[in-house]
Formats: sequence, structure tokens, C-alpha cells
Amino acid sequence: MKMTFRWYGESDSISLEYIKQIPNMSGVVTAVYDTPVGEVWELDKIKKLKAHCDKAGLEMEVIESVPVHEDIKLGKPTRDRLIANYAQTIRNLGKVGVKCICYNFMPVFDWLRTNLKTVAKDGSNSLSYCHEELMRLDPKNLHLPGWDESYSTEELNALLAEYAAVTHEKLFENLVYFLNGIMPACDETGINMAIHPDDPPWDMFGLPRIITGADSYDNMLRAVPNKHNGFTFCTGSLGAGRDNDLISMAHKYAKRIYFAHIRQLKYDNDTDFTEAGHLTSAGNLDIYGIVKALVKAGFDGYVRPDHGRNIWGEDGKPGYGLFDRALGAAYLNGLFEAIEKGN
Ligand code: DNO
Repeated sequence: MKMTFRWYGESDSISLEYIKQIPNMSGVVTAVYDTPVGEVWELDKIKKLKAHCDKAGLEMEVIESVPVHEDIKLGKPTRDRLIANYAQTIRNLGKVGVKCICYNFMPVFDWLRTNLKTVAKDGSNSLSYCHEELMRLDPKNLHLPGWDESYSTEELNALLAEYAAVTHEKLFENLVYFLNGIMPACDETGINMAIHPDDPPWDMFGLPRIITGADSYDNMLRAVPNKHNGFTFCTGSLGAGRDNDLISMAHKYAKRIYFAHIRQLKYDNDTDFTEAGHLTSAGNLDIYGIVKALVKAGFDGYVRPDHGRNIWGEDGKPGYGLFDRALGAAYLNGLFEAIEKGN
């Protein structure tokens, strides 16, 4: 495995120098952030980003994310041009040695939380999700904490209206159409696509969500068997679904898991959760068991410590401060080493 760390580019308050100082850090997971969704990422911009990483002695082999335009998810006639653009971005990324692209296929919203700073007894704080609280919100006038995408109320309403006709089946068909359109670029460049699960893995505001667990993985592999079609195994997203058996999934799909986001959750009740420190003992997910299953089944992908808490007085980007993610990386390094050496 290769240990990596998410870096939000030059505007990230965490320096590449600090990231490099975390033991065993092979590279960063980053993106070009100033190109509108749907447009081609210019080679010059990609090269500039890579030059920063090179200078810091860090690889840039994983991109998170190249976002998928809503017209592709909606299956609109404009999608062919947008898919061709996406394929060109893949080719440009291939030119600088990128090996893996993380993306998601969630309609309108990416990850959803209701509180970004839930304070724990020890004074640290982290992200949390309360289903009832979320359901009380008006999807047409949403101001969600930490939501990256910013639509005007009118744009949001129009988008939600367009999705009214999109069923789970239709959304899945549109995903398959998209993947078939970009697989030739992946074959050419050797880049693996790694879909991120829906977070949390259930429908939101009547919008279908389709990457929620083992059935979705099977459907995807059946529909697009090309080996470049694979997964970002996000323990926190999948783990919010109480029916998902993460150890068995890790075992079953290890060879198609190109990227692992590892984080811990503490269940508050049947639907709600608070994010916790990475250790198995800190929450409900058996992080040790998951890593063991991955290693034993031949996982050979990229790993990153996912969301950390704010600790030691840090007030980081929600989920993406330095200290707790660095502790997470250290813990995961230890797990991998011990399991790989058979102890
Ligand atoms: C949140 C992240 C997600 C992820 C995208 C991938 O912390 O894991 O925003 O980057 O869903 O496309």
C-alpha cells in the first residue's frame, strides 16, 4: 500500500513540508480546484500542481476528485461533450503519472453532516450527523455546513426538479454510460477510476443514491467489468449503513479497491453518528479487522487517513486538520506493518 494525505492545493493551510514529515507519507491526494466542473483540466495547471508536489518530495498519483457534471448524472444530451472533456482530463492526468482518480456519483450533494463541531468529553470536536435534524431542513433552501458546492436557490430548485424524473435505475444507467465513455482513456493511460460511496449511504431529500454497499459494488462490476473500474473504499461512508459488513466487503473487493479512505464512526443511534479518532477502540468500526481483511486479500492500493477530529487547539478545515489525521496515518502504518509481517 502507499500512504497518502489529502492536500487542498496552495490554499490549504497545511504545508507540503508538514505533510512530508508524517512518517511513511508517499504522496498527496489533490485536485485542480479552479476549473469549472465539466471543463477540461489544462495540462499546464496539472503540471504546476505536480511541480509543487515534486519540490516537496511527494508523489501526485491520486486525484480526488475530478467531479462529474450534473448533466452526466441526469443523462442530458449535453453529456457526450462533457464525457469527452472528462476523458481528456484523464489523458492529461496520465501525462504526469497520475494512477488513480477518485470521483462520486451523488446527485447534487456530496457528503452531508448536520454539525461540524460536535464537542467530545475530552474537548476535541468532530463532524456528526443527525438524521432527524437533516430531515427538518428544506432542501430548496439549504445552507448545509461544509457543503462545497454553492448553487443559488433558483439553480438548486431547478436541479432538484430535473432529478424528480431520475430513478435509481436511471441514475445507475447514466453511471454505466459515463464509465463506458471514459474507459478507453483509462485503457490508454492505465488510470484506475475509484468511485466514492454515497455519504451517508441512503437517499437524501428524495434524491436517489446508488453506491451504498455490496450490491452496488456487484452491479458496477457486472455492468462494467473493465479492470479500471474500481472503488474508493470509504469506511466512514459505508460504515454509516448499519447493514454493511465492511470486513467481508474489504475481503471480497480488495483487488478492485484502488483507494481506501479509513476513518472511524461512533454510532449515536440507528441512523446518527459522530466521527471519532481512527483507533478501533474509539468507535464502532473494526478498523483492525478491515485493514487485516484488505491485506490478506491482496489489497495493493493507496490509503489515506480520512476525516480527523480537531485536537490540540487546531481549528482545521472540517475533517481535514493536520494533527488527528497524522495520528491516524501513524496508527494505520502500524496496523499495516504488523499485519503484513504476519504478527
Ligand atoms: C469528504 C470526501 C468527499 C469525497 C468525494 C469524492 O470528506 O471524502 O467529499 O472527496 O465524495 O468524489
